[in-house]
Formats: sequence, structure tokens, C-alpha cells
Amino acid sequence: MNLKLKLVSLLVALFLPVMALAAHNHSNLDIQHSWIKAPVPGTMMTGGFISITNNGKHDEQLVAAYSDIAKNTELHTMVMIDGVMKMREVEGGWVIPAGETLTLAPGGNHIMFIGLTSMLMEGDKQILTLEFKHAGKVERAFMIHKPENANMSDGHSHDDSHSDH
Ligand SMILES: [Cu+2]
Repeated sequence: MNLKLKLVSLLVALFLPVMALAAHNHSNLDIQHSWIKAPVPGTMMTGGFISITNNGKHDEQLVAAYSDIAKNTELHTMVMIDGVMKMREVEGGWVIPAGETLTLAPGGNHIMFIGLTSMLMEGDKQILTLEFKHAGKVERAFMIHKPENANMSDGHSHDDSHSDH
């Protein structure tokens, strides 16, 4: 047996337990870009957005979201009625087919916070609980910021103050 092969075997042995553990932690779901829109001052509602990729072999479903920041946390979609965009609650949420990505984004599907009970300060984080049909409840940090910063929502520092030019 050459050294390279031995090394590979060693690496496999080292990483197998990690992989097993990760699978147990529902790593089939790749969750990215979780953020909450900083509410317009004086309003009692806002939206949350996220991108969830189902890397598993079976369909998954986002069935509900829970938070401490509002009286009601609902899953909403946008529908066009008589030429006007309106929000509707989606009972049962959305199926995420195997290999596909569910994207909640401004102007489309979103998590709705109605009756805000806490101050949502730009740059802060809030922990939300997402409930999946198979993976169960998953906690996730959501960054609070303005829509313009949406593309910087994950893994970046928000310490730099954003000035509007
Ligand atoms: Cu809504």
C-alpha cells in the first residue's frame, strides 16, 4: 500500500463520524441569506426572507415559522387581484422538492411578522424557529437590515455603517 492511499484511508476514517453527525443535524438543508427587513419607523409589521436548498433525496416542506418578535408569524405569498398585489397566508407552507431551492424574497413569498413586539434594530440578529415537515424545528439567526443590503446578508460583518448617497 502506498503512502497516498494510506493517507486517503486515514482521512476517510477521520471524516466519516463528522459526516454522520452532520447528517443527523439535518444538513440536507442548506439555509442561506436569512434576513429581516428593518421595519419602517411607526409600522407594526415587516417581512423575513431566506433561501433554503434541499440537498436531500426526499421532498421537504417548510410548514411554519415561529418568533418572539411579533404577535403573529405567518408564511405569506403575493397574489395579483384585480391588478393589485396582495398578501395571502399560505397554509402548510411550501414544499421544497429534492434538489431544489425555496427562495423567499421581497415582492414574493415571505415570512410575515404582524404586530411587532420588539424593536428591530438594523445590524441586530433575531433567532427564528423554522419548522420542517421532516427535519423538524431548526433555529436560525436572521440579520436585520434594509433591502439594499440583501446581498450581504450572510457571513459578513455589518459593523460598517451604511450611508445613503
Ligand atoms: Cu405578508
